[in-house]
Amino acid sequence: MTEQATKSLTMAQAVIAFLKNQYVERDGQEQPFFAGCFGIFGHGNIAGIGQALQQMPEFRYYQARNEQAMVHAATAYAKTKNRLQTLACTSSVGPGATNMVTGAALATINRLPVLLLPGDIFARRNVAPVLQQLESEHTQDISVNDCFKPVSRYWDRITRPEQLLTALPEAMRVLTSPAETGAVTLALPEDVQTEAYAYPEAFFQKRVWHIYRHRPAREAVEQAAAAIRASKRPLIVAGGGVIYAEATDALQHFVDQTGIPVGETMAGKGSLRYDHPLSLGAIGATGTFAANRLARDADLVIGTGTRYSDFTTSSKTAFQNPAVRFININVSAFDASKHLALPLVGDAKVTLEELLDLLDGYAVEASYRAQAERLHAEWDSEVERIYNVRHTPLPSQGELIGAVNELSDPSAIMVCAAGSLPGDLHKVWRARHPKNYHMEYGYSCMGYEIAGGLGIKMAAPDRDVYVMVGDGSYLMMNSEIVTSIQERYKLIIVLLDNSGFKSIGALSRSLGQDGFGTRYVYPRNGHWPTDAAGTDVQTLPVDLAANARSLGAHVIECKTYADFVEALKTVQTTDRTSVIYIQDDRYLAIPNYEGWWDVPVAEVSELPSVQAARAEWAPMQAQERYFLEHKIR
Ligand SMILES: Cc1ncc(C[n+]2csc(CCOP(=O)(O)OP(=O)(O)O)c2C)c(N)n1
Ligand SMILES: [Mg+2]
Repeated sequence: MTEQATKSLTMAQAVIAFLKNQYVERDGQEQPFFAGCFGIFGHGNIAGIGQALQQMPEFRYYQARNEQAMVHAATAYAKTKNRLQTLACTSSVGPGATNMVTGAALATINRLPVLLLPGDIFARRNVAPVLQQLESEHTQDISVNDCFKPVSRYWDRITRPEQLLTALPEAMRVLTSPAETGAVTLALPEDVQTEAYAYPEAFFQKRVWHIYRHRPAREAVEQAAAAIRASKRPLIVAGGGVIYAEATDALQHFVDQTGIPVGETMAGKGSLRYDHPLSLGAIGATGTFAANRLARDADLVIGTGTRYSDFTTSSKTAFQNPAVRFININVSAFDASKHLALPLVGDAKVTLEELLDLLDGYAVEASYRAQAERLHAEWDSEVERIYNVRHTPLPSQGELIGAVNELSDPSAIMVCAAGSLPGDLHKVWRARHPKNYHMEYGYSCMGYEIAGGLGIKMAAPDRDVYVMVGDGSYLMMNSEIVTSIQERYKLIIVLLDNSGFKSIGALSRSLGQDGFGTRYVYPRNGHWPTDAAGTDVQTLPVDLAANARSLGAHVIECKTYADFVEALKTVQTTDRTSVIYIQDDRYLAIPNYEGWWDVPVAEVSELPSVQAARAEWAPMQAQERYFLEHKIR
């Protein structure tokens, strides 16, 4: 037996030496899977991963301000790269680690790969409790890092250096699997990070992970084709999977040949260009009337790369045809089986192509196609109307979105995540290419916007990145403005200030609660002014423009729509991250277009407004459906 060559490395050095040699390949294109490592150092990682990163500068280190933000940036990077590349994130032990839990949940929910390396308490235990250690009377085998378990697709704690030999390949399997991907967490005890071990050199050889385009069962494709041929009112629901699989051309061929119209989810917007005559735009709670009307009567829904969130299904009220059936194309059997669909478990691109081959000569009836095209055109006029509202004294959010859409380069990427912007953008943003609309709406996490924008710009440095952010989200996390300046990644941040939560304010009023707790104003005699207080409130002495300037951004303050248009032109030539600040109207909203979202209303209340809201809610809730008997056999 020949002796294996080994190399003495610390556990942390072995992690980095391994990560820098991992590659992925899809469709013959190969690239390194990791673009580097974000990190914030403390006693939990400085002598381990920190030392390793210093020793291996070819694996680029990026300093961040906030651990949650760095996970968002890495996740946004992965989304921009269609999951073919991401970054690792190293944190200290304790609060640095738990700051990443929100980021982990976001990545996992959105099915986006990110590798988290939180420091952990000493494996040898003799010095416990160490700074920031959570102790338990019942076991010594617990730390705050156990919080990552439910939000990670793979979780492990490396208590001996040689455990890396089995843990890291598992981490890579999950990260590179389109069906299983999400956050992967390897908790690294701070002492073990620094311990040396003779690792086999073979472990550090270049390794290529092949991302195959899996094909669904042939019988299922045949059944799906037969069901499509038998349908009268089929509808495609396009989700993020279409974009990640780079199946947008395949989708367009499918639509052109069959005449089946398309509604898009939050993650799927951009699957089909907004001006394709069979594009119905957004579907569901924040959908267009075009998509929602066709959804209501559809007899066959072809869900492609969607997980059917409540926003997509209007909380299960969107599909009201009693005979509606589902065909789901998805890499994940879990998502493919939703609504008791005929599951086509496979890659969206090859599945759409295989299905289309069996639909030769088939197209929807001319009257249905004409109805879809008419709705598309009517919707386009509605967007035009909203882009041209000129509201005073404060502009409307819709016209500001219109200005950004029309004045940004068509290749630009717009990013958003929470507040009233996502619903408005889902409806009226005109997506001109599959990456034009980057919406984080799996977790809809306030604070993702600027951090996410940084990750996008790192992934696509040649494109302009427009961060659309409300004052609430901005206040929650604006720290990565500093990182964007430090790393010279220019972001264009559009900061819309409506003095609080426009979104939750409107939701509150719809629940009969009059905006309680959603305005940024001083409490009066210990009470919260609601919307009924009107302008009779004392506003806070907050200057968000000055705040952005203090972080190093170039800031342009606007008052009117005309100022805003000028600012959008000016930021084309600024040399660093720029913030366009404008106040907009809290109350003027883009309407709801026959969508619904179930937010339960208090069943008993002393407030008549709440009782009235409950009475309105009940009949809508009654329309929610289970899809139990519609399996295609
Ligand atoms: C981290 C986090 N906390 C709370 C919420 C619930 N939430 C959704 S939107 C919103 C208000 C957002 O305010 P702002 O960014 O100003 O946007 P606006 O609603 O005014 O458009 C809140 C609190 C959330 N989505 N994320
Ligand atoms: Mg706001």
